[in-house]
Amino acid sequence: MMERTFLMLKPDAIQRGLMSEILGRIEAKGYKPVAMKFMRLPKELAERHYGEHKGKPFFPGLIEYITSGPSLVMVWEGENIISGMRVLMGKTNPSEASPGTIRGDLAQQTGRNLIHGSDSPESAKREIELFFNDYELQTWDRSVQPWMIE
Ligand code: D4T
Repeated sequence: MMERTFLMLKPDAIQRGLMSEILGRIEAKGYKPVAMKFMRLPKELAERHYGEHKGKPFFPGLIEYITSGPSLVMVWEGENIISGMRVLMGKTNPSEASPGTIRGDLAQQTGRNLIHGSDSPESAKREIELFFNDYELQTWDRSVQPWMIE
């Protein structure tokens, strides 16, 4: 099933100069970029994005970290990309993430786990709408698509 997901390279990925490393993995998989924006999340937007975690002990630290510098917020498209990106990212806690995954290879702690990806079609829709207007989403064909999707 062709899907879209919301992805965010968090401030630690930007600070550590890991944008090209991480984007390279997503591009090499064959997924298609639909939208990208480099922005420092306003506190109110960060709190809405992580609304389900409000009241949890790690929430204040999470908001401080995610608003501490610019992030790269994005929409990508691909076959079953929502679950596919969760596999590519590895487990939320990088110390449990498998080698070969973004978090398994490049991160150590849950509080500095480099990347966010939507966890369901409902979250993807909600998160895409939270960060992007319709006119910011590019609909385009990639000429190599038939070599990746039969
Ligand atoms: P994100 O949303 O960043 O992709 O993370 P996940 O979807 O993989 O995991 P999550 O919603 O459970 O956690 C959201 C965010 O909170 C941070 N966090 C989480 C934390 O700092 N301490 C914790 O104990 C947990 C559970 C990391 C990701």
